Amino acid sequence: MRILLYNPDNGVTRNFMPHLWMFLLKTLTPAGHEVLLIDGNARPMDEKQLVSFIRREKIGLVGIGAMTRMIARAYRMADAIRAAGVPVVMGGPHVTEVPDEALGRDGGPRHADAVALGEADETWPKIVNDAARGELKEIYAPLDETGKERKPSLQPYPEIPWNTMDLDQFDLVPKPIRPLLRRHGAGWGSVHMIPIESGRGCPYGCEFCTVTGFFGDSIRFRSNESVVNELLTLKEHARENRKQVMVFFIDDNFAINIKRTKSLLRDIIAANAQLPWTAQISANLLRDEELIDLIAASDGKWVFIGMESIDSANLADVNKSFNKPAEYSAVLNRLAARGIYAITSFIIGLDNDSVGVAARTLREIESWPAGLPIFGQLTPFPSTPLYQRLLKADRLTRPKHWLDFAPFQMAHTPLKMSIAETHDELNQAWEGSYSPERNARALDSIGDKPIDHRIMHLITRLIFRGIYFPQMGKAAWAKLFLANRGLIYKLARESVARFRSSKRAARATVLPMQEIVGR
Ligand code: B12
Ligand code: SF4
Repeated sequence: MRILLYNPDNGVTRNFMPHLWMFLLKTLTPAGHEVLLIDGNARPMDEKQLVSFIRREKIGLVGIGAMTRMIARAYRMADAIRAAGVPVVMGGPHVTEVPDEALGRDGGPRHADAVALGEADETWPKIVNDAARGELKEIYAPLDETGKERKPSLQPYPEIPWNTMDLDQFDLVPKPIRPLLRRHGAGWGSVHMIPIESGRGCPYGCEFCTVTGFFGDSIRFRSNESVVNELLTLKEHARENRKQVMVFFIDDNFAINIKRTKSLLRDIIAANAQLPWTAQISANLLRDEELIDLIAASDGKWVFIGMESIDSANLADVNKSFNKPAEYSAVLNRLAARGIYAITSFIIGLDNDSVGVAARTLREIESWPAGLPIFGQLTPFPSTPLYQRLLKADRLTRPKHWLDFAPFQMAHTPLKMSIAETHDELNQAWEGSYSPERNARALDSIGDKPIDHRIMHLITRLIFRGIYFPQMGKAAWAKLFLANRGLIYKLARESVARFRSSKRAARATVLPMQEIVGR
């Protein structure tokens, strides 16, 4: 059977990284079947194009995975595929939270022949075998012999053969400039961000988060050896193909068990398996100086921190009091001292937020080392405690907001601001964080760092916003470069000057050497 795994695009932004589930399920597919992958974020297709691809490639089963924000698109695609006579199985967080919706058991239309609930590592091979026999069931749940939910232990963990996967559609370097960079840069003609998980689960249970419900509060880790081997495979792949590979440890809280994280990082260093990496770590776990030293030594570059708010009352409301706003600055300085920067994530529209929250947050951010702030609105995802609380209080203005997805649009009214005011605060937060003036101030604040460090920071600042806002068209890129031209010119001039003076210095050392050798 030929199988297509498909991740729909969210229609708004570009993902900077492939989705791990597709590569994992491809690796776990029983022998004898062929699996093709399409990530709509990298290779956008409408219903007609996708169906004609499926016909052309003689696909016999389509697996679709989607977060809540992409589910409406996922359903539209699934409808078109099923109308063409090809069975569809859906999985991922959204269908796990509301499986009746995909199966048409809630009074709405049916979109999927089958749904895979929860972690599908162990059910996927069964789904494939059933589909090949034409005996697909409606629901696949990972249960043990007693009918209790069984979570994969992650030991052993499948070896994802990244070196043989076709990663072309996920190249971060735009096609037209690849040949130029290939000629001149040390492997910068092709850049990939690869997702790796070292563990699953988070026990913290923040009110808005689906993770504790989905992956459970018992944390499971892969063995250090298995993670190190995956890194070594990727490193070898990067070297052989002269490309840059970066890694995103997608664990929800990479340092949830500090002792284990330290031992993993030590093993990575000992095996010389370092690749530049990013991970999500909550602020309370970044107090440990030794951990930060190991992050730096293992080539950790960016840490994603869910700060959510600078207001402790807001944090208490969403069960996140383990975050202490008073220590944010110290945490970020500790990281910056080792050349590690933070992606600081905030939620706007929490119940204690009032007009001016963006300005207050931006003032605080400006007092911290330069980083990449991101902002989202508080979103009640189905089956989270937040959703239940707002539903009970009759505060949901769009109870099925995912069927009518609109980016950055609230689905409930906060207590101290209107919805329109919340949207306005969100815009101010983004505009204020990535305006050309703010970019210049951020670059000034790291003026003492080496030039390549600052260029990288500027590039990251310019492209990062594109994960959340449309920035794919040529016009959007041109506007961005034009708005930041002063800064780009300044750094380019400095780097050319440095290049020339280093060449002069090299010549100056070669000449006396020749004299010595000649004598
Ligand atoms: C990495 C990540 C991202 C990456 C992008 C995704 C990528 N390219 O990988 C980034 C950082 C950009 C990101 C952004 C966002 N993310 Co995110 N992200 C994650 C994270 C941490 C890991 C995803 C992952 O790979 N997990 C590991 C794999 C193995 O698990 P999995 O995807 O669930 O797949 C398993 C099963 O679900 C199932 N499965 C999945 N799909 C399918 C399909 C089929 C056919 C089958 C059979 C089975 C199946 O099998 C897999 C193996 O068991 C998850 C949390 C988490 N731990 O999963 C959040 C998560 C997916 N993100 C979430 C959210 C909300 C967002 C944002 C909307 C946040 C925001 N407010 O901006 C944005 C959206 C950005 C965008 N452009 O769309 C939520 C989604 C909740 C929901 N119900 O939709 C999650 C669950 C985290 C949370 N706090 O609740 N995210
Ligand atoms: S710490 Fe992060 S992953 Fe864990 S429950 Fe809170 S938001 Fe979710």
